[in-house]
Amino acid sequence: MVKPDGVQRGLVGEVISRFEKKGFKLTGLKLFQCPRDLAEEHYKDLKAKPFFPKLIKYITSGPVVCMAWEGVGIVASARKLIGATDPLQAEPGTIRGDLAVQTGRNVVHGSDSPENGKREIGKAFDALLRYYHLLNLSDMIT
Ligand code: FUP
Repeated sequence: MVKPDGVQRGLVGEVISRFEKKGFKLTGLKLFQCPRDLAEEHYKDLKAKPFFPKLIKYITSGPVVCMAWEGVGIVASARKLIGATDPLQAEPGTIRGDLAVQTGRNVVHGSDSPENGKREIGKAFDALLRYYHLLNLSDMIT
């Protein structure tokens, strides 16, 4: 997902391009304003953190671009392409390492496991997930 700062800064194409160049296949794309309840559900594991209210305010502050990507080793590879949570710790060559300086404005979110990827795609693309199940292709999104 390209977060509000990434969309506002015109980095959607840059993010998509990096994943495409790596060899992954874009199978879903959706621009939308994340509702508060979905944002709170998405980040529920961070609810106790002091930065949680700011995180929710930020993620609901403007449109985000949700994407579904397919390919061999996509989840682990995406984590590498994205880089460390804190952009100042992220390696040059990664999205966050090249394009951001603040943890609270780190351009992108990537699912941290195939299970969470499926769950998050399910939340963002309800219809898309039904399509995958219909075709029995759900393994392709891991
Ligand atoms: P990541 O998986 O790299 O997106 O990182 P986390 O799931 O740990 O954190 C999710 C988001 O919480 C980060 F992208 C930004 C925000 N965050 C902060 O604002 N401050 C922190 O100290 C840690 C995370």
